[in-house]
Amino acid sequence: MRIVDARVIVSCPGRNFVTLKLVTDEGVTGVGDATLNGRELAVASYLSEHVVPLLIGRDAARIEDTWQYLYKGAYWRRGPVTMSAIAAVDTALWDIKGKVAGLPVYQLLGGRSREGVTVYGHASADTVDSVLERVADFVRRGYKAVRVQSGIPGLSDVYGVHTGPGVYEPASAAVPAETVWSTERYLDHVPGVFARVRQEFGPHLKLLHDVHHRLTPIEAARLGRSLEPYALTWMEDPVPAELQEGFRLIRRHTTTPIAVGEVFNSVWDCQQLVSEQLVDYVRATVVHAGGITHLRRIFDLAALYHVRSGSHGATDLSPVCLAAALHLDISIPNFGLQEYMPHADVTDEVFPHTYRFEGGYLHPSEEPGLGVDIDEELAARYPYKPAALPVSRLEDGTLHSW
Ligand code: KDG
Ligand code: MG
Repeated sequence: MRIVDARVIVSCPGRNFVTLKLVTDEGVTGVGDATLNGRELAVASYLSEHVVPLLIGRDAARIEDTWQYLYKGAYWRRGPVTMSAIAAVDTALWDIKGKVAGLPVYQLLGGRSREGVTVYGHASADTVDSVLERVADFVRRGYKAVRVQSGIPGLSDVYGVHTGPGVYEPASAAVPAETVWSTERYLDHVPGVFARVRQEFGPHLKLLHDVHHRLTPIEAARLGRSLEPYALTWMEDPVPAELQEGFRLIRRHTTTPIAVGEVFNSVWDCQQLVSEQLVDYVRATVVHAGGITHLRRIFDLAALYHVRSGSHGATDLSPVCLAAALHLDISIPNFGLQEYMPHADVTDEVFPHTYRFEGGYLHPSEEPGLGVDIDEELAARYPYKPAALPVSRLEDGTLHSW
């Protein structure tokens, strides 16, 4: 079965998404997510200019060979743009393979290892009282795990804290918005937030917190230690992870588990973190880490070292990515948690899907393939709008790291 068409679809139903649709000579189609928040057009161009011409005429059944061809054949390996483009092709080929086999993709990955995919929701608000209300709402809806983020007294517009109505969206203007950050205020405030949450909800609710790469290793060590009484499931992205050995310092000082990886593109980004057991969860995703084929390779390495998965699932990852992630989540032995931020209604309309949420769990589609598609006519009604993630500066104006 040969690939005869490959369409790169850029649209903005609620936010920007890049989607690849492959079509075979037998009329079977497959979809893959290629969205890279704030850099969407770079991936769209990489796909259209450099990848699509190589796909036409290729055997759609050769998933691994196509992955190796796009990764090694380009000479320039890795990086978010390249790996998101490869991910889109890989995801679409798994979709096609499932449809051809008449099986949901998780069956091709070895079948179920669990009954449902445990997800975590985001409880965030300006004040601690409002945060508690949001956590209560998740508990009422059956969630077993909640990520808690709170506003910081003295700081406005804290990244990751959703205060307004509607779906959370950190990318805003074409030119990044700028916010002010104070590590001192943050480290002072956060332990008290978790003390209140634990007091109110008891010891069994899984609690998570995202640091968004804002600390140095020794600051992260202090935060982890100060959160130990509240038994977090994980402290996420405590430091920028380019320096993998930096995690040794954090590990030396705290037993708070560490999750990392939403910006990782390949197994090489976490090879040391995993093999030295410096982290507990790897949060790489299908779309940014080379698709189902490569993400499974990352999780297989992690399994050897008692590291579990915790895949990124924010709203800038399209329903195509979430659908694919669920097939992996349900099948791998070392699944940990899946992030779940429901998409805007208009996003769900453009990407019809059959995964479903029930009582704290997501369930992958039972349809052949991934069980998700893109309505191209509807997508065309929402043209791309430039939007970028914000940057932050310390109080003296120094650009702060993410
Ligand atoms: O595009 C960046 C967002 O997806 C990211 O900031 C959200 O940190 C995030 C998370 O854990 O969902
Ligand atoms: Mg995060």
